[in-house]
Amino acid sequence: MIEVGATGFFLCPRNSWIPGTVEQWDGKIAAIRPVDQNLYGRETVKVQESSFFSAKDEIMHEDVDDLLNLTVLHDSTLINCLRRRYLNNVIYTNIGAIAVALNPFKFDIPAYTDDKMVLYLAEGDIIEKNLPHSWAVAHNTYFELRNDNCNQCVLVSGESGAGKTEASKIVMKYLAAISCKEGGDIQKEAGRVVGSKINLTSPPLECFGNAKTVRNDNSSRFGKFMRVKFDKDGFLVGAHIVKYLLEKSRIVTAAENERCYHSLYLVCRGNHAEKFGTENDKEFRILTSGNCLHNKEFDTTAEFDEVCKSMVAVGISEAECESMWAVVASVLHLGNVSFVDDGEGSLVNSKSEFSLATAAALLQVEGESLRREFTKTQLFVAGQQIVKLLKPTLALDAKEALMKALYDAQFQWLVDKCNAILDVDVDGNWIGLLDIFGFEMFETNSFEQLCINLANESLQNHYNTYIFERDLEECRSEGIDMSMVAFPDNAPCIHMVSGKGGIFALLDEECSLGKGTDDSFLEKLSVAHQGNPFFQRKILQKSSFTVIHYAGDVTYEVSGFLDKNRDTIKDAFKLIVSQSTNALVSQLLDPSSEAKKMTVATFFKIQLKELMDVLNSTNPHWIRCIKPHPAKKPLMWHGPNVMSQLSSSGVLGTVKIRKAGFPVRLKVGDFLAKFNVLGKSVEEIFATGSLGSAMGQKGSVRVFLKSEAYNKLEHLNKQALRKHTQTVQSFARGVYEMSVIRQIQRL
Ligand code: AOV
Ligand code: MG
Repeated sequence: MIEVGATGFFLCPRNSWIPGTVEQWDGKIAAIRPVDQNLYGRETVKVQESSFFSAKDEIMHEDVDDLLNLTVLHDSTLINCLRRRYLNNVIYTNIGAIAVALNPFKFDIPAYTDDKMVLYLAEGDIIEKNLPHSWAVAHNTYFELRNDNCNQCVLVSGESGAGKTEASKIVMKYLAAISCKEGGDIQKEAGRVVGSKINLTSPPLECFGNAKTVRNDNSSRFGKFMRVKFDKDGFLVGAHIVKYLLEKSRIVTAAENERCYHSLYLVCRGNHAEKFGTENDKEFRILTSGNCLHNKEFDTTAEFDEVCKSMVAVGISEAECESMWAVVASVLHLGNVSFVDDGEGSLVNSKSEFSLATAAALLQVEGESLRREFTKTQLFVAGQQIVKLLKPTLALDAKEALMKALYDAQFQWLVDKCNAILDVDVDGNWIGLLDIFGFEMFETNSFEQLCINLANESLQNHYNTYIFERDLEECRSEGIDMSMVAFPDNAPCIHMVSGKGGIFALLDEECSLGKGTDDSFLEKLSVAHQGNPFFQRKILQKSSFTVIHYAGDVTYEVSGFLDKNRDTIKDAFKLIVSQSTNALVSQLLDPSSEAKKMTVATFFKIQLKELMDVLNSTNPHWIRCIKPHPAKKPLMWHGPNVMSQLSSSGVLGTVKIRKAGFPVRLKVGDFLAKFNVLGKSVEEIFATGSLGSAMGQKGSVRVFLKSEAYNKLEHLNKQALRKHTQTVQSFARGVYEMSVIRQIQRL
């Protein structure tokens, strides 16, 4: 109920929900003045009734470490609490079992500096007194691993630049510290060495697998699942990394204002640059493609040295290190090779001869063989072998396929090498740390986004199931009937993408047909999924389709889907590279895998299934990272942005799950104290408010209520109190009048 003078939150498109006071109300539209005029201005804002959520002062100033303890759960109370905390430098807040981490974009908040870790390390098996923190998540995860003797996982999610990679590193550092807190000196030292090696894998993995994007100067372009292994006594003994889907297009080009992988720039800054012919970064086409040669991160000789030092400290030999940089340099030089059409086919452009020769020398392969395979193809016509010159565009495709295959294989080699050094087979348990690419919704989305979003759908499904089950359990344990409550389910969407007859299956089918094209794939897709509530293709969508994902509708352009899914390179290149005289290079592309290769979609689906099976076999813990503002600067807040992340990361989903059930939960005693004017028992109060079991129920410890029921009781309570006050006042007035009359009578 809106009335002039009422306080609450109003939904303003520019700032999302913010606190305000009603100044005018005409029965339809309210004029509301923001409370915090420094931030939101002095002007009143006109809103409809549905955009105002009435709340008293105590609700507007409520500060809790766990958002589920907010007295009233609503988008407005949630975002208000997070905003107030963030602007006070409190970046971590729990929401039930989940830790929400707001990216501070600064490393000097006193409560979170590394020296404070000891406060958490000193805690018992469950963190009780400390503030929410990724350390607390790591702490509880570690002790659950030890006490329950079962594998755990920490799932870190959030959009690009939200802080997932940093949070994973914070967790990893803590796990290394806590696991060698106790024990003999030898064990402690062994654990410390393993911990330091695991931490040292980050610089090389980031150097080869991260790049500057418009969202994040150090954006991970691959997904990572690391099992951190402990022995029976809880000592850290090793780790194993699985990588998912390195973004290949970034090896050959970058979008405007973005860069290719950091390593490609660092090879121009390092001490090998002269030897590799890479001193002048401006000369390389792929480096200049995004018009963004320089970056805050991974851009100096010092960085190059740091990465090399880390690689050697992890256990990669100096020779291997040098070979890796040589491969990176060869990719740069290959990027400069172009082709010309002389009327009959393509030739290597004379300006590019030098680049081709340098690349071949760096790879220690025959330049002439590379040239032949770039420009020619062999056909068998009527049993006869014919050599045909390729058109420049096809030659370019062949060359880029080789660059991508080399770089991708080298990245996999690096991951395998880290595993060979760090992995151990030991009797004990592990903690899985997942740092995956967040949900992506760009202006133009392609096959990569579909894979990334499928991964996020699967994680969301895992999360929904778990949180929903946990909530159901909590209600059941207090004897609450939840049979009427409906919960969100995204399983049909996952099935539509990766199930039988789904998008991936149709894509694979089209790829296997010699004549399949992106367009024919789209037509088949439209026929197969028309009418599916998770699929859309409007008449105007000529070359795209839309998937209704849990976090929003994403439109995918089909152009390139088939090629990206096939992801093939000529077998001849595999053979040439395998004959390299460089030990590392010769291992990169396996010519024996000439037999039918799995499509990218199938491989990713299998990897994802394995990941989900692994996650389902562990006890999960969540860190949801949120980027408070796109400017990548501290203490800035963009309400609508935060709101959309809360929604796509599933935090609002958690609240929805709560709201689908009973979001307001008060201890029986607190409930009676609050509403005692309406009755003496819970049943009496429910009867006064005419609340049936769908609106509220009494559990053994707490009273469970729908928000509407809570608001109704509050309203009735207010009315009853008003009446009560009036009665008391008139009674008092009556008593006073009587005493005056008596006094007069006495006179
Ligand atoms: P992401 O992993 O979530 O993005 P990062 O972990 O790379 O995001 O964080 C982006 C940047 O935000 C970092 O480089 C830091 O400058 C800053 N940052 C993040 N977390 C913290 C923190 N806890 N304290 C201080 N600064 C932080 V991506 O990989 O693009 O999805 O794909
Ligand atoms: Mg990252």
